[in-house]
This record gives sequence, structure tokens and C-alpha cells, in this order.
Amino acid sequence: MKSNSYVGGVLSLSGLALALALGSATAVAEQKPSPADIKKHSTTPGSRYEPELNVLEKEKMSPPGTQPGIPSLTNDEWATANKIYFERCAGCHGVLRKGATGKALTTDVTRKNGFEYLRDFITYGSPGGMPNWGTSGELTKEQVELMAKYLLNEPSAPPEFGMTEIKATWNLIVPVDKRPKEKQNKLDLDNLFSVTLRDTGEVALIDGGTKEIVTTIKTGYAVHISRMSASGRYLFAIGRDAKVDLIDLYMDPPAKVAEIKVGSEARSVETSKMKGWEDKYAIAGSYWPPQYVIMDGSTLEPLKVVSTRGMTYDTQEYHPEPRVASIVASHFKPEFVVNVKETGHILMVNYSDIKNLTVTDIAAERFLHDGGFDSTGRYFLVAANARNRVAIIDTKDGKLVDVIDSKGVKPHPGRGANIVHPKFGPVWVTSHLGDETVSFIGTDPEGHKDNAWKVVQTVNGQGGGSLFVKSHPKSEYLYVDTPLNPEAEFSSSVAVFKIADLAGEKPKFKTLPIGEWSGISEGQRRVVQGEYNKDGSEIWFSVWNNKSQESAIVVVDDKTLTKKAVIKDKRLITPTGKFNVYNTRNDIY
Ligand code: DHE
Repeated sequence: MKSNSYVGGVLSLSGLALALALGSATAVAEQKPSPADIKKHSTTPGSRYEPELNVLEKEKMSPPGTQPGIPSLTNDEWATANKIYFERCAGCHGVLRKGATGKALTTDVTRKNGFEYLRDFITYGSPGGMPNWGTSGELTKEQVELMAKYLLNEPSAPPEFGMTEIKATWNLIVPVDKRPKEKQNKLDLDNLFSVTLRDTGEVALIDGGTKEIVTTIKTGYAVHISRMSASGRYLFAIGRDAKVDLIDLYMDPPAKVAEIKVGSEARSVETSKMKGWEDKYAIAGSYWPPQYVIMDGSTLEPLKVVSTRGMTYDTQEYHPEPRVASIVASHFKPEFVVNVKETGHILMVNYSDIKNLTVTDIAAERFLHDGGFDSTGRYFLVAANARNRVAIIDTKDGKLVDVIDSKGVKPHPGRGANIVHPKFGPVWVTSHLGDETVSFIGTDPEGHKDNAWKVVQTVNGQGGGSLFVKSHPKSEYLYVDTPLNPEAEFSSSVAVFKIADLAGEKPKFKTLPIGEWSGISEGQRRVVQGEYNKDGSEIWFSVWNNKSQESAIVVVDDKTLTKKAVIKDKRLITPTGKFNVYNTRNDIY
């Protein structure tokens, strides 16, 4: 049987996808698929939300030499193709092209399939999640052809980044003994927000009371998240270029006291929170090289680098680049919980003796991404997003509790939300990137044994493309954003569920038109990531536009669900994540 099928002389796109899935060697001729087929191949919010490794593209990588029968690329062509590969392809197919959520693109596979095959696959994508780069217009015909040739050549590996390279980037700007002994400013630090200004590579510190920008601080490239030390004095920000910045909030104004680069591409940073170890250590995990680095919490001096390369948890095969996704700090033991994405291991890294490091390695599920604690801080729930599952860890006993189906497509909780469900007791909530499902997972094995570690209910939000849910112990509401929904109406608003109504038949949500409330009329106005103020009376949402357009933060009164304030400032460029000092350091969400 031929694996690629023709419909009226035209190759059916599902046939094309199937052919690649089966590793068919048959090259295909130029085709003109029907508009309906092309639609099946158009990219979903879920498949768009993959890492752009656009820092790695800047690393020096030379083209492989010429090989008989393989199209060779000039240095310039190689540089262009590398850039496209790291920005668009490496997130799914891996830096070394050995496969991650996408298939392996090593030369044994690509050469079997041939140039035309690759060209057409890149052009049309697949219903399995490969974007239709050509027919969507995102890559030109020439670029598609260049990429097909590039894939026939051996990949080039970006450089490693070991202790020597890490140490060379360490800059202790203000030594500990030169820092203030007491807080120098009049800020209510616990109600300060660190706001990611994604495209300027800065964080803005915004006073939760006055809603004014206290200062903006230069950080790493496309800065990703902020985390606070247990005492609340220090703020850590990590850029996508793996640069960690340590900011002393006691200074007037708060300022950077140390910086370091822990790799070439990274997304996560955390600090020790166990009683007796507050502020002592920091940890950052990187996508490339695949490793984590433990640092001194007040100086960022690098102390230990540990590679995460190793075996997949299930088939126990070697994976050369399992990235570090989320990291949280245990409240029950001196441990960091490090989530290794592609191999599906959750590492409980005990920092009480860094020289004789002990790591409990928990086999969980592949494609771990983001997660957070239950309301007691004992259990950690993390999405294995490409597997539609959630892994649950007991951080007190250091054991896997379970891995469960999230009942939706591509769970994406952020840190999740904890609410007390009127019928099922304490639950942790996640929404999904791939569909409208909002899932509630029981988290109280003592008081509600029958509901524990089960999806006890699902409700429908506005649609797919959700990234973050949020609530607060004092709130009566649960908020669900949808910034990646293709419909502007949904991406610029949020759904709010009244917790008490969740016991009813078909709980309805109320829509808050945050984008409209911002008063901004231009751009996509993606509304992203709710974050509460310290006392839980307000929730802040970013209205995230392009760099050249106006953005804002809209503050919602949590009691009345009405607009309370709009923060606008010419420095507020591409605001995305917001991290309230008190809630972040105490894991309140
Ligand atoms: Fe994030 C958290 C990775 C794109 C905003 N993001 C995280 C975490 C990871 C991650 C691993 C968990 C960190 C932790 O808890 O230690 N994010 C990635 C990606 O790989 C991805 C998909 C693509 C990329 O190239 O980076 C990606 N993320 C985005 C965005 O496009 C967002 C919406 C806007 C932005 O600023 O880049 C975005 N990610 C966030 C935010 C958090 C986050 C706001 C923290 C949420 C929280 O409540 O803690």
C-alpha cells in the first residue's frame, strides 16, 4: 500500500502527514491542495506556543562541509537557515534535531524523505501540529526551499556553557557588605509588583498602592519571569538568554546587585524557601545547554552546574537535550523541584549539602512544563502539556502521587489556582491551550479523600488559547485568560467564574472586556496573566500589544468585578507577567 494518497490527482494533505509519520521514502510532486485541506493544516494556538530559541541563533555555528549528493549551503545561507531553525523549529524538533514534541529531523530521516518531501511538508504542515509555514505566508517559497536543503545537512551544535563560561559572566555589582543594612526606601515591598517588559528586556517595579512605576531595571533578553527570595528582600529575574539579574529591593530605588549567565537559553529561576535556608541559594534551569545551576542566593556566585542529559523516564533511551522547565522551592525540605521536560523526570534537588548533592529522581511524564503548589504548599502539580496530563508530587514524602489525565488538550496552568470548591472541597485548577476546558483537581486527601487527585469537574471557558488561571484565598472568583485565542473578542477579555456557582448544573462565566477597559483601540490587546495585590482585593491584567503599540495594565476590583484603574506609561512596553512580592514569595495563587 502506498502511504501517500492522491485525491483527484492532488495529494491529500492528511496523506502527506501520514506519509511523514510513517517515514515514507516517496518524494511528492508539487501539489495544490483544496482550501478545506489547507484549513485542517492551519496552525492552532497550542502548536504556536512553542519555544523560540532566538538567543541560540546568535551563537557561532559553522556549516558542515560539503557532502556528495547533499545540497551545500553558503555561510550566509547557513546563518539564515540556522536563524529560522532556532526561531521556528528547534522548540519542537530540538536543538540537535533529535526530536522533542516534534519528530526527529536527523539526516537518517530527512535524507530518506528527500528534498521535495521536506519542502512540501514545511509548506503545508500537518494536522498533527506542524505549522503550515508556507501556505500561512510565514516563510517564503525560497525560505522553505532553503530549510529543506538545510535539513538534508548535518546539524551544528551550539556551544556548551560550563562553569568556566558561567563564572566568566558573573558580575557582583554591589558586594553584600556594601549593601544597606535596612530598607532604605519607603515602599510597601510586599505590595510591589515586578512586571515583565518582554520586548525591552526590563522589569518595571510598580507600587501596588499608588500604581506608579517606581523604577525600570535592565534585565536579560526577552525577560521571562521574576521570583522573590523567601524574606522578600531579593528579586530574581531571568531572561531568555539565560541571564539572571539579582535586584535588592532594600535599596532606594531598588537596583541590581549581581548578574550572571547560566547558559544560552533559559526560562526558570527560583530561590530557597525552606525554614532555616531562606535567601541562601538560588537556582536557574536552562533549555540550552540542558542543565541547572545552583548559586549563592545573595551574590549569584555559581556553586554547582548539573546536566540534565539522560534517559527518558519510560522507554529509558538517551535524550541529548532535555530542557529544564519550571522550578519551585519546597516548603517541607531543603529541596528544589526541577522539572525536566523531554525526559519526564522531576528532580528533588536537596541543597543542604551541595558538595555531596542528593537528588531524588521521580519518573513522572514527558513534556513537563509549568505548575504550582496546592493550597497547603505540600503537593506540587505540573502539566505534562503535550501528553494532556498532570503529574502530582508530594514534596513532603518526596514521591510521585499520581499522573492523571487533565481532561482537556494541552494543560497550561501557569502556577495554577487554588480554590475551595463548594461541592468538592480544596481543588487546584488548570485551563488549556488546546481547548476551552477548565479542570478542577481535588487536592485534599485528608478531608476529601474520594476527590483527591481526580479531575472532579470540568467547565468550559471562552475557548482555547488559555495560558493562566488565577484566584486568591480571599476571593469569591476564578479568572481564566485566553490571550492566544484566535478570536480578538476572546483574546482581549477574561472569563470569571463565581466559585459558589460551580456547584450548579452548568456554571456560567461572566466576561470582563479588559482590552476595551484599557481604552486602547489599536493592536491585538492580548489580555494575559492575572495577578493579585497583597490583600487580594484587586487583580491586575496585562493588555499586551506589540512593541510599537500602546500597552497597559488594567486593575480590576475583585469584589465588584469592575475596572478600578488603568496603568499607562510610555515605559510600559509589552508587559506580560506580573509578580506581586508577597504572593510570589509565599506561593499564594
Ligand atoms: Fe512562559 C512561565 C516557558 C512563552 C509568560 N514559561 C513559564 C515557565 C516556563 C515557560 C518553563 C515556568 C517557569 C517556572 O515556574 O519556573 N514560555 C515558556 C516557553 O518555552 C514558551 C512556550 C516559548 C518561549 O519561547 O519562551 C513560553 N511565556 C511565553 C509567552 O509568550 C508569555 C505568554 C509572554 C512572555 O512574557 O514571554 C509567557 N511564562 C510566562 C509567564 C510565566 C511563565 C507570565 C509565569 C507565570 C506564573 O504565574 O508564574
